[in-house]
Amino acid sequence: MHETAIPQQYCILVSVLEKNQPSHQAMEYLQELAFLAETRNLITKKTFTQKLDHPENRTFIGKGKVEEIKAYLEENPVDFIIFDDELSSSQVRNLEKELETTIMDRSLLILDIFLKRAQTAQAKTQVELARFQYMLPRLTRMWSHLERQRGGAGTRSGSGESQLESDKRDIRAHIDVLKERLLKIESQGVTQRKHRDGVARVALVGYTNVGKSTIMNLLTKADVFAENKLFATVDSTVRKVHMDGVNFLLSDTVGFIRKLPHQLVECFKSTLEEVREADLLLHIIDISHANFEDQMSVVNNTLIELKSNDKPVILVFNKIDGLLDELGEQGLEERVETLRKSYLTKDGVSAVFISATNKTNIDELKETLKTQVELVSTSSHIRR
Ligand SMILES: Nc1nc2c(ncn2[C@@H]2O[C@H](COP(=O)(O)OP(=O)(O)OP(=O)(O)O)[C@@H](O)[C@H]2O)c(=O)[nH]1
Ligand SMILES: [Mg+2]
Repeated sequence: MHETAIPQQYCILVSVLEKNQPSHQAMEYLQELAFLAETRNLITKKTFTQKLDHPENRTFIGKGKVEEIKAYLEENPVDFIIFDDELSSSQVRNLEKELETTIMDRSLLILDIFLKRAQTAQAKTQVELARFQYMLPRLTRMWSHLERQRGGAGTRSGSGESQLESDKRDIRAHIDVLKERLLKIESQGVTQRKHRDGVARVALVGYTNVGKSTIMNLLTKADVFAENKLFATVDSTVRKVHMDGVNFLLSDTVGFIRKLPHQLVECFKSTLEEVREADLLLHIIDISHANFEDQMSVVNNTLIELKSNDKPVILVFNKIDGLLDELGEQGLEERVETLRKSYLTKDGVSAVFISATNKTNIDELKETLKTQVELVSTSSHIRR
């Protein structure tokens, strides 16, 4: 058979660190950025970091670092330079001019991944809207890219300026169309949701790649796409669950991540409506991840943003098999006990420790879920 050859693309990563940021945390953050790049099929060739109190106005990183990267690129050209932070349009312009390589920031990378992953009309429209809103103030960059494709040399004045203005007008008009389309889709969603009154609603929430979809599949026998890439799920899926006489709706939705572009959070509010309207949250945590507590606070902060931080929560510490490999059986037990104590003390929150892939402690998860669903079902706000 004839194989279609997709040319492999390469990138380097650039990250600015706070002066007193612990180095292991910085490493984790860079690994996450490399994972994001990998999810977009980019191979990371090298990472550059710089400790700075404040990013430089002109090029975000310091002059010396720009020179260092430039020297590296002369010997090792790549397709993209990816920054871990959101850059202004002038920073992108200045950097591209000096480094002669396409610059991408973390937000654009995440938006690109979402764009590829979105399946439903709603998610597609939401991502497109977020992308255009991100692009509008940065249009000079897109223009310069277009110019380069046409064989020109970056942004030009004269005809270029007026072209830019008309491009901006087009994009604004497009944003309006997308907003309208989204309103229409959302109003259909509201009608669908209204029909679910009387049944408790449970939402899976958590950082990306922690195992939400795997757990959804385990509890509902649904066939939700799960894989070891970031943002495997970008849409919401809702399934009915019957568990020994207890009925509820379970939803799986997009995972959270640190520095999620704010345009995305805004546009995804309707997809995340499942979370906002839930009676109970299952907060899934990848306990085998070195930064899991950091990830928990990203999730908790996103829940605050969604005004959903006061809902009853079950903490589901997943992937204990990873810890078993690392600590052995006794070590795992001790760790679980310590965590159980520290998390159970907080407002009587339930915590379960499971492995979704090895199906360890799933009965305990189901029992806890049943008890909590019965609890929220008897509370007054679920209309029968
Ligand atoms: N070792 C181990 N891996 C797991 C476990 N549960 C899920 N995984 C793996 O973790 C990866 C991510 O799982 P998903 O279910 O896609 O995670 P998700 O939270 O839905 O991820 P997004 O949709 O990308 O936010 C997959 O490769 C799963 O096979 C577990 O208990 N142990
Ligand atoms: Mg998923």
